[in-house]
Amino acid sequence: MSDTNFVDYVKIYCRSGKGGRGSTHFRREKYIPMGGPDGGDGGDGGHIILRGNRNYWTLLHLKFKRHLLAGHGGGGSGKLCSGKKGETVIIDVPCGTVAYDAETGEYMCDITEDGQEIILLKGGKGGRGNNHFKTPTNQAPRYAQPGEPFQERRIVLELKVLADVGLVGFPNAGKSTLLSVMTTAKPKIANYAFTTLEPNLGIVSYRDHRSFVMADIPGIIEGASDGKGLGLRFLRHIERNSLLLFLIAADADDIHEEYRILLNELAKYNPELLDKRRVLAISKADMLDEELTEALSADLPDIPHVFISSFTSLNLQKLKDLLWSELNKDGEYIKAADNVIVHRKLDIKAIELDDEDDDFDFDDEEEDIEEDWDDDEDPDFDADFYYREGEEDDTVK
Ligand SMILES: Nc1nc2c(ncn2[C@@H]2O[C@H](COP(=O)(O)OP(=O)(O)OP(=O)(O)O)[C@@H](O)[C@H]2O)c(=O)[nH]1
Ligand SMILES: [Mg+2]
Repeated sequence: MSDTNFVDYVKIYCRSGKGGRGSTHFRREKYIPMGGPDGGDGGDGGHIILRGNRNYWTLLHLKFKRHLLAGHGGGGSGKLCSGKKGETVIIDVPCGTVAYDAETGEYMCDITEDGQEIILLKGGKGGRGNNHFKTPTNQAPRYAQPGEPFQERRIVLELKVLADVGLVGFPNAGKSTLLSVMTTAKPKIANYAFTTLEPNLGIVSYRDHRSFVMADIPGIIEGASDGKGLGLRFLRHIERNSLLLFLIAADADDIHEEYRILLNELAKYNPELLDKRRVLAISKADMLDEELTEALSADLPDIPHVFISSFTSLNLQKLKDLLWSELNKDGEYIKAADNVIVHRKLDIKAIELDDEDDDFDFDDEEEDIEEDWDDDEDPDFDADFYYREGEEDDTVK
């Protein structure tokens, strides 16, 4: 996984900012005796926010920036000055990113829309300054709230590509070729199995400026669920597709058998995949004559089908029409993002993560925080000057 640019798992360390401490301060000015408390509030700590950004399509950018620290809130100070807010960190991720807790594998949240923002970790609220605590009986409170603490968590982000149509087929079935003729994508194509090692996406333009997204994933073979071939590692990229386009080459020995194997492997990965709509395309139909086509079509799996050729463009428009009508079948277009999927708990041990610099050293940071926190101490403060017997505490009667 490390030698490719397609990164669909990444483990990051996130820490929100802690809230700044409220200030304990008293107004001291010439000719204003007993000016009263004027300690300002601490600033709020920054959040860690996950934001969908359609300009990204992998998690590669996070592989090199795995420690995301929001700023701490500044302490409040005298004259009712509030502390400055900690800087919020926004993590841009591609649509289709799912966040899990890295220790337990528990599902946290899911980003499906461009611009969608979810607070992953909340920054601590700033503490209130002593000005808030004055009461008729305690006009000079000598306390203020500390800020709320920060939150930290290790998080695994997983990308499940959002496409409307997912291509499913054996290696060499012509999936990448189809993507290259239907869209402007330029996937690698060659006459051997497993040319495609990572998913490719393309946008298919349809009539009247409409379009849908098609994803080409590596080929699946029998036993993929036991790790054969490229295994099922990429199947999660079709989990969110509204529709699965099965591609079986016209020269396959047994179309029924290939279809059955594919379905079986999908079911082993996640039985819910079988609830998706399916369309069958018999590819490389340029190799068939009319007679053969007729003979084959008499006995095909019972789903909408079409014979196509990426070389001669045979029936490509018909395929688009079929896909479009299936996508809109129940009267309403179902976007990939709207497909409700149940996010299963992530098996952290089963995925390859690159954790080499997990023991990150935060020492320098800590020193900064301490400095921040001490800045409202007032060495000249003479508390006795402000307090009169019996009024020091509300509880004293
Ligand atoms: N005759 C004919 N050959 C085709 C057609 N489409 C693809 N091919 C050939 O089939 C071979 C495999 O094509 P790919 O698009 O790489 O197949 P794939 O399904 O993406 O294969 P993997 O990435 O290995 O899973 C290539 O040699 C293509 O030239 C077609 O419509 N007609
Ligand atoms: Mg391919």
